[in-house]
Amino acid sequence: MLTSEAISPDKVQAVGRTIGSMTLGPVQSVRRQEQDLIISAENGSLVIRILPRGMIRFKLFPGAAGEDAVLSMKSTVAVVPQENSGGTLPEARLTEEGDKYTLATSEAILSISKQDGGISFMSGSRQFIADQAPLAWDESQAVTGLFTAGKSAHFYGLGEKTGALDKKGERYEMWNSDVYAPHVPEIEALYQSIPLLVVHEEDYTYGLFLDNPGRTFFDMRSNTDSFLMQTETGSMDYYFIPGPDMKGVVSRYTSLTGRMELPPHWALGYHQSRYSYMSQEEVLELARTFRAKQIPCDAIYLDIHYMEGYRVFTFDPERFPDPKGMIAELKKLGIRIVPIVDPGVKLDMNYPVFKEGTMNGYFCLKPDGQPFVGPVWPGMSVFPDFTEDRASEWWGDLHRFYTEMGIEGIWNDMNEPAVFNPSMTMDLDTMHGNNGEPVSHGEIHNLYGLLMSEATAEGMKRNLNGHRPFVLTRAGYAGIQRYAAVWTGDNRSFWEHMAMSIPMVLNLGLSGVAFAGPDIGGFAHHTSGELLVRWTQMGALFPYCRNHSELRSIRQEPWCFGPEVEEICREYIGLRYRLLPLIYSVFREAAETGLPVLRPLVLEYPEDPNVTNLCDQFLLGEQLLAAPVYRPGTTCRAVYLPAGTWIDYWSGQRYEGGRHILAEAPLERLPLYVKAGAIVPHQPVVESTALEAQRELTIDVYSGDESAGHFELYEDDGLTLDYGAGAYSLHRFRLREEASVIKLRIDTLHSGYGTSQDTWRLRFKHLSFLPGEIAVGAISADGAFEGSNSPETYYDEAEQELTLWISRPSSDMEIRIHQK
Ligand code: MIG
Repeated sequence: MLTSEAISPDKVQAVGRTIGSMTLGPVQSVRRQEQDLIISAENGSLVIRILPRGMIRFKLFPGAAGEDAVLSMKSTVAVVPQENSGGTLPEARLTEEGDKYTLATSEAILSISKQDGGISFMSGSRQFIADQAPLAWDESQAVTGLFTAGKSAHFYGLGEKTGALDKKGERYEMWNSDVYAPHVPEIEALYQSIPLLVVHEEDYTYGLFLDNPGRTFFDMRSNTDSFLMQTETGSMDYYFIPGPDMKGVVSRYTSLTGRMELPPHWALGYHQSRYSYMSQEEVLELARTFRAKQIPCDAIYLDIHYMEGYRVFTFDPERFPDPKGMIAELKKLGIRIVPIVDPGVKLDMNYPVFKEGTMNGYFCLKPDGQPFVGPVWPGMSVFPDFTEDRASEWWGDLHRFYTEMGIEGIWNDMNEPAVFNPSMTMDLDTMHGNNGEPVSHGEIHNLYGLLMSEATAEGMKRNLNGHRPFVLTRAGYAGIQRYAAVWTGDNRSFWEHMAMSIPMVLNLGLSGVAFAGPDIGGFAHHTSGELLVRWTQMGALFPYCRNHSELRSIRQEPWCFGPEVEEICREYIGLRYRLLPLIYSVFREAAETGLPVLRPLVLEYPEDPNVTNLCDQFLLGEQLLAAPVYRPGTTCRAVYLPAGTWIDYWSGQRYEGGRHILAEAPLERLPLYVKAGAIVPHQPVVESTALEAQRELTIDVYSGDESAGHFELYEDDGLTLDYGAGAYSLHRFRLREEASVIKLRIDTLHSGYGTSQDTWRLRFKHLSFLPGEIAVGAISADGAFEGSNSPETYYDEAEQELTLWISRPSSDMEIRIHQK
């Protein structure tokens, strides 16, 4: 532990990095080469590349000047090949005027100084965005980019960071790190490094993505009117991502770095973990307890003790003598197993994985050609070189060991990589083969976890006969969303950590990682019944929902704190299962558009100054607003409702937004609101998604005065990749309200899953008038309403709720409810 001696006068050092003094200097020539503008200056070159969707890439080549300089525009694997992205290249015009060159596209206008290569950014409509000072570097070629920022600028993204939602006044480092020390606001680097900064200026939002997987820095602290982006090694290779709004930035950024594939339903269920469930009997007993207590659960995790001496791809024969039998038994209960797989392979001549990998040269080597060896759980270990396709394929195929037993999900831990040595990772001079273009570990450190997850996801896919794999990872880099869900590592059972997980997961979402969540209940330290309840209430609405705790901590399964805690946990885990049709549809939207599942209010209400740094509320999709209680002994809290009408999910009470309200929140209540106009599908509680076959959908329609709502309901088998070949259904709901009639239009956008034998129960909640005539009709090709049949209906007067039943539509239709 540190004492005050740490700040003794002779120990205090300057913080922050210096800015190099070398710059491009006077521009000597500018030439256009297809999508590139090549600026050649006295001291180096800068290539500006026009990309689809208005994005612009900049790559600096210090020292490389002149016509014959070699300028490689190779990207890291974070960036998906843009040729296949379907986006067309915008027209770009280059003009020269006075001491400037101007490059104009419809999305952005850059003016580049001939004197020093400084750049001024404007929107396509000539609105000022920011000035970038000339890129500056030092002898070691560490490069700094300095951008001006307006007084009211706010900062988001940056992946998995501690602190508040708005990163104004903060400074962060990008260096994948295993941090068991408490995750406090001053920690600058955690497990994930996503160098995307979203800058939200008063009337323009843009993104900067620094594609450098070595150590980099973002500093919004040192200056009040500007911020810095700095590299330590490798190249200054970054992307300007135009908005004009935050949704535009996230959507463009995810078109650049890719989007997640649809996870299987079971990955969206409730998951239970602990370091570790120690034996086959314990796991089975745990599963039976969930079922006996009727608490929904889809997966149980096996932490490191399942292995034989921590050797990956093994089971300990004493603790887990019959994993196949255990998995088959669990399957009957609707529960899947997710084993942990770390990258460290035990140095052991008698261990086939070590032998095979060594013989084929799959492990990372030091410059002297000897393998890098470092201590992790199994003792001295070697590490696969995932930059080599052949090593990744081998690693992926090793997962047949698990898939053959019926395992469909893998948990990747320690993949920063974490090593128990002074540098806490692999030696930086370890060389990666990189398919024939060797790079040092220091240059690509932040890619290791992503490459491991890619190898795992691809290997699982190859071996799952058309089922979707689930991969969970601790470490990652930009683009990790393509391969894995992310959990936020070793938090603690602190109320503060529960609160912190909200902005953390929200910023991960703005950084392209829609599928994320913390250890519910907290990993280290000891949870309490009250904390577990509050965290479970909140976690039930997070994209990823897993309770996990540490070896030495008090047990924290939902029933460990007596019947009241158990009952409330059951209710909220149940709520998650009831809302799965909604959650799944929001996931599908995230997979399609890159927009997050869990959204900060600033994403939906960017003009509202009350939400720019709102850290203790979130939206699930667009329609549900949650305001969890994250302090002990608290039974009410202030909730900010943005513009519009909001309906209390539990009581039906209506509120006009644009103000704060005080919400009652006794222990059993999570304050939850639905936007008027919302369409929210529910299913009955099931104890596992494996039991979903008999599900019946209830679609709740929250009408409200003059509100218009829309929602797209997505359905498929939730298990296989068949949706890619059209085996899915997509229905678009649109709600319109006129003085005395409510119209719900349901368009069938795609009909490749489910049958019209399936019944939907439509519930019009909290109607503002007494319903009279109700017509259900088809919409003809020319858009006319052909109302004919009157459906079976039920009106609950006390609740002012109208229920009617229809068959799942296979063509466009409308429901009209007239006032009596
Ligand atoms: O530091 O595998 O973050 O979830 O339980 C120990 C044991 C290594 C760290 C992970 C944690 C996991 C634990 N691992």
